[in-house]
Amino acid sequence: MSDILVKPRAKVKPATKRPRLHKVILLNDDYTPREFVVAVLKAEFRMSEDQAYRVMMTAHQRGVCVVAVFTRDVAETKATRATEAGRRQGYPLMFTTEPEE
Ligand code: TYC
Repeated sequence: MSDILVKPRAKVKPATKRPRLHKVILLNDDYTPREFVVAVLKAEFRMSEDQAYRVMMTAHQRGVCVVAVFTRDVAETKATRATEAGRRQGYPLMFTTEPEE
């Protein structure tokens, strides 16, 4: 018998990392009607009237409000769709995204 020692190659599968989540951020502006912002938040982010109103008022008073967090693709798609909903009505309503720390 040939005693060949084969050095075992360590193959440790790295733990799968969870993808970084991205925030969808609502920006205030001076022109979009409050009720329209609430309607977009309800339609695109499935918020209740109360939740949508609170998010809208936070952006109105502080300038920005985090709407929700999603994986990058979902965050970008929702931000784009919500921004376009405003554009179609001639409003400067704006949603952006940014990665969570
Ligand atoms: N500031 C707007 C107004 O007074 C309402 C508004 C709120 C617009 C939040 C955008 O993200 C926003 N009509």
